[in-house]
Parts: sequence; structure tokens; C-alpha cells
Amino acid sequence: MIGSIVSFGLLFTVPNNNAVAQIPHETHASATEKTSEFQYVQQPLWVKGTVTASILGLIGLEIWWFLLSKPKAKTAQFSDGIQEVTIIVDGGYEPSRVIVNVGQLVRLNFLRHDKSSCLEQVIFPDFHIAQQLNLNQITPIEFTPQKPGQYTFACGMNMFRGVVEVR
Ligand SMILES: [Cu+2]
Repeated sequence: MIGSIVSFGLLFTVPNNNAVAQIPHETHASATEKTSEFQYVQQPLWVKGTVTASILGLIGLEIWWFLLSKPKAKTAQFSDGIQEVTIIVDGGYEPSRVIVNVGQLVRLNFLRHDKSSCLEQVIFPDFHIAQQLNLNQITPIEFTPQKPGQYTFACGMNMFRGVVEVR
């Protein structure tokens, strides 16, 4: 949602900058005789800087978008009666989709690298779990899903989300 608003904003600012950039070029030819070179150089530099910033913003947005929209599913590893997956917490959850079997103990090892307080807590509403995650430590969360389905988990503010798919 925020991403689309930002991208719309950038889409509108880039053509505007291009329109601004054209003005000095057009006026330059007729105005070379009377105006100094100083004014000509300074205007395009400012415009170029803005255009470059917009382009860099777009590239950054694209990388961000690509990373977030990419579905990352991982099937839990089963050993000694426990199905286990390590989830890296860094600007979201990696993997953000975990596939497990019904009726078997699940252990999700949350390894938090993200310093922001946003991701310090992980919540599994369906399993009544709200767990603090310590920085650069593994926090195991265990539960046994009794029914197949999609069980979401999220940060304390419900901004970052992941799914446990029970089959
Ligand atoms: Cu949050």
C-alpha cells in the first residue's frame, strides 16, 4: 500500500523533472548571447541532481519491492519427532512461508538480526503465542498444529507477516 503510493509519487515527479530539464535547454540557444554561463550551468546541475535522486529512489524501491514480493517457502526439516525451521528476522521474515505437517511438533527458530523495535516481538494469534525475540539470538517457538490450514504470524505491530502452512 505504502509502496504503491511512493511509486506513484515517483512516477509523477520524474516526468515533472524531465519537463523542467527541457526548459533550460530550449531557452539556452536563444539566451546564450545575453546571459552568463554561470546561470546555465547551475540550473541543469540542480535538475540533474533531482533526476538522479529520483532514479536512485526508483531503483531502491524496485529492490525493496522485489525482495518483499518474492514468495519464500521452506519445508520444515523433520528429525527426532520435531519439524524445525530457522527463520531469519531482518527487515521481515526469511523464509516468510513455512510448510509443516499436521499433528507434529513444530519448532521455529527465530534468529533476530534486525535492531528495530518493530521486529522485537513475534505473535502467533492462532496458537496464543506472543514472544520477545532477543537480538542476535535464536528464540525457539514450539506448537503442534492440529488442523491443516494457513496460520499467520506477525511482528507486534502486524506490519511484517509470515505464514505457517499446515498440510
Ligand atoms: Cu512491527
